[in-house]
Amino acid sequence: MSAEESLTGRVLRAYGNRFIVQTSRGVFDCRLRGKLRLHTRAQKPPVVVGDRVRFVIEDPSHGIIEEVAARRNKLSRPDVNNPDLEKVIVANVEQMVVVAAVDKPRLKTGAIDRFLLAAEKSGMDGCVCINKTDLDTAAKYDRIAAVYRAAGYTVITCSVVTGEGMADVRRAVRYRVSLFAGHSGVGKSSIINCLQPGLKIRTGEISGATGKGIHTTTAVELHPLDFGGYIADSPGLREVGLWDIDADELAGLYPEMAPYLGECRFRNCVHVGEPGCAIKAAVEDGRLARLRYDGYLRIYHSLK
Ligand SMILES: Nc1nc2c(ncn2[C@@H]2O[C@H](COP(=O)(O)OP(=O)(O)O)[C@@H](O)[C@H]2O)c(=O)[nH]1
Ligand SMILES: [Mg+2]
Ligand SMILES: [Zn+2]
Repeated sequence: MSAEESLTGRVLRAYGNRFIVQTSRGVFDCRLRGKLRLHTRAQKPPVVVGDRVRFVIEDPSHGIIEEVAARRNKLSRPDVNNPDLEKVIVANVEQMVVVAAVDKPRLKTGAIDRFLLAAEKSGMDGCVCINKTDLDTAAKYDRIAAVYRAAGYTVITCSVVTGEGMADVRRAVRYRVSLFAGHSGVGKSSIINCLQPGLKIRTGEISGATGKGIHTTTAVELHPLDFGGYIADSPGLREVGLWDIDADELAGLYPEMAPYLGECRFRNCVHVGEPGCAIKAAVEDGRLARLRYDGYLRIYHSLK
């Protein structure tokens, strides 16, 4: 092994200033070259989970990161200490799998929409996964599944308890880098454990008075899948959503509205009730789902 031999790999985990990097020659525990830390101080942190990096091998299990490849996309949230500052959570994710539960917690389409908007804004594909189908009859969630299918998203209905639909989840994540997002308790970690037995990710964390403060880790971690691909579980994505989305760009983040943009009477129509609005007309005659449009109106006004 020469002194300056280097390898490339993908960051699976980050803790403090150390990064666990997966390579074709196994997993390395890496730190950052001082130069890199200095150079990228403006970008906090300079390396995140999902980054592809090149590092110099120190010994068979350690390395020093010298270079970070350009990110194809990133998911961010405001920095806790300085809300105007962007904090990157994870990079190079191809698709966001938005998990919701039929019940426990109650199915809320507003939450699904917010995560999908974050996915669209970040340039990730969106997939909707409705879990816990064992808790209700299909009539309840099929209508919602149909709405998101019509919007152009892959929709999976599944149950970790009965195993229904798990093959569909597996098919959707195979060979891809996916981020599981959704409110606490919907079953994200349970689904990932089911896909990749042996991971043993902690489950059962329900937010609320009793659960609070017990689970302190909010870090995103990338799990390699034996059958191909990676999944990132995300315990703390509450703040992601809409913080960097402007009201004026909102409609452009609904894929099913795309064909109507530019068809409204007024060039600057924001589709909240102006005369001659093509989107409103499409909702009225059933070409666009009212459920999504009502959600659009609520989110639009929340951003104003
Ligand atoms: N009935 C039912 N319960 C589930 C299902 N999937 C997960 N759960 C339960 O829901 C709770 C929250 O699951 P967890 O995976 O921790 O959710 P997360 O917070 O989204 O990661 C746990 O008690 C799980 O056992 C399911 O398909 N059906
Ligand atoms: Mg979890
Ligand atoms: Zn309009």
